[in-house]
Amino acid sequence: LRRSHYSDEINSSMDGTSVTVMGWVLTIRGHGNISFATLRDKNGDLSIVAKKGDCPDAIREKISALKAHSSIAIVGNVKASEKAPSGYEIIPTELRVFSDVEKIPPFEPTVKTVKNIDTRLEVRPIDLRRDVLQHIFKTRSLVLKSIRDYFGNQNFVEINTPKMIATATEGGAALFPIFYYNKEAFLAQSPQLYKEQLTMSFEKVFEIAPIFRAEPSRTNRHLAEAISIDLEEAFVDYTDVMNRIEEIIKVSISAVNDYVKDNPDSEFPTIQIPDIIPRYTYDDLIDRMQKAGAKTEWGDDLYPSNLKKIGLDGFYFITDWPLAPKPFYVKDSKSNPKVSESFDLMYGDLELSSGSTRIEKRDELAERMKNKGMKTDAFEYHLAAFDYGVPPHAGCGIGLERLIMVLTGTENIRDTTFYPRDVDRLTP
Ligand code: ATP
Ligand code: AMO
Repeated sequence: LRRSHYSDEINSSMDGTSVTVMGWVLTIRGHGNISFATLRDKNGDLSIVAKKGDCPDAIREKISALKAHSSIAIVGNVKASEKAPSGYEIIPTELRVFSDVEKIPPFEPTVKTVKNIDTRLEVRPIDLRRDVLQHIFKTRSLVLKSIRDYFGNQNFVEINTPKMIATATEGGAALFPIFYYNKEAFLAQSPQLYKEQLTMSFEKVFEIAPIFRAEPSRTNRHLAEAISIDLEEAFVDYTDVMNRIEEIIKVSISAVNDYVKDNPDSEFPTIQIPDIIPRYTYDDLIDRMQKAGAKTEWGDDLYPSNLKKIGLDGFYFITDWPLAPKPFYVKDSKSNPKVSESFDLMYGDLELSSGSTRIEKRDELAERMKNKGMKTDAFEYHLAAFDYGVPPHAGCGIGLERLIMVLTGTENIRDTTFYPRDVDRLTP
């Protein structure tokens, strides 16, 4: 049995044509002598109508016994019908059930919300059949494509760097230790050092890959395994990277807008494409927070509660952060050694990206490591590259799941990743 058509390849002008369609049962209803099934394939829905007299009794009985989610094939004839929402229905002549449903799923595929997210995550592939999540993940795929296209058009080389590594790069974030033969190793928190090195070889590189962070807390914005969109570029500084991010945000929003045009039922928030993304210095925001009555001083992190006090919304950059808490590879500002050439991209109080100009001189890098109490021996594999003249460079990492949260108005980061990993969850 071979599929002859996807749902969107059939229309009412094909009245009388025999088709073979495949998919899974979305809904099933029966009234005595007539059964209605909705068959869903990846492109849409088909109405199957099995009426006594129109289709063999044996088939009609089998159809009336179908359960939602079963995967089936139907051979049938297209019948133009004004009653059907699509203008036609399929009158079955043959039915094949590939695999029947053994268990009643804990929720209907058509429900909009399910109270407990764990109920959903336990049966994730079934959960992902629901419209809400279909919209999110199809959009995610289009956004990724638009970003890859952007990098391609700008002549960036796509790289893949090791995920089993010897040393930490992001001071604050906790590592997952692993056994690597007889040595201790870690899952990579970031492609940071490798992407920097590769600017020596390719100048402009990007990577879209998992990063691993042993986040101890349960929040709606942290995962233990997330996808980071990393870029790194030679002979530029952090302001050029912010310009790139502006472009990336623009192509992402326009990918979402295209999706929404074709899928108005997605109910995504309307996000205007910004002309420019405003840039505020850290100093300026601390000042405003203090004026708004926040108890905070220079050097503190900018906490969400304080950001709320000064009412910034939409996309904006926070630039020129204090140097001290920044990772060792971040360059200090020419005008003030206590400040760094760095930025965060924010959406409201959610951090979407951080980036910076990097140190390109071996001595400076080693010095910064020592000041942070790090063992430079362990990083010799990285420092060695700097003996050969690393170009000045800058870059950033953008959290894909957080970006998709913003673009689709999703509250919980677990619903912008297929199989979330967090403190409590390692399966499915
Ligand atoms: P880094 O990139 O430095 O590792 P991060 O990306 O984890 O940090 P954010 O997620 O932006 O940082 O968090 C910044 C601050 O917001 C932290 O102090 C964090 O504890 C707090 N925070 C995290 N999640 C939430 C939440 N759901 N609601 C309110 N505050 C939160
Ligand atoms: P940072 O640690 O800020 O920077 O991470 C970059 C971006 O990755 C996302 N992110 C996360 N998303 C979900 N769950 C997590 N646990 C998580 N951790 C991070 C955020 C964050 O803004 N090497 C630097 C980047 C650079 O300078 O190029 C870095 O890793 O959206």
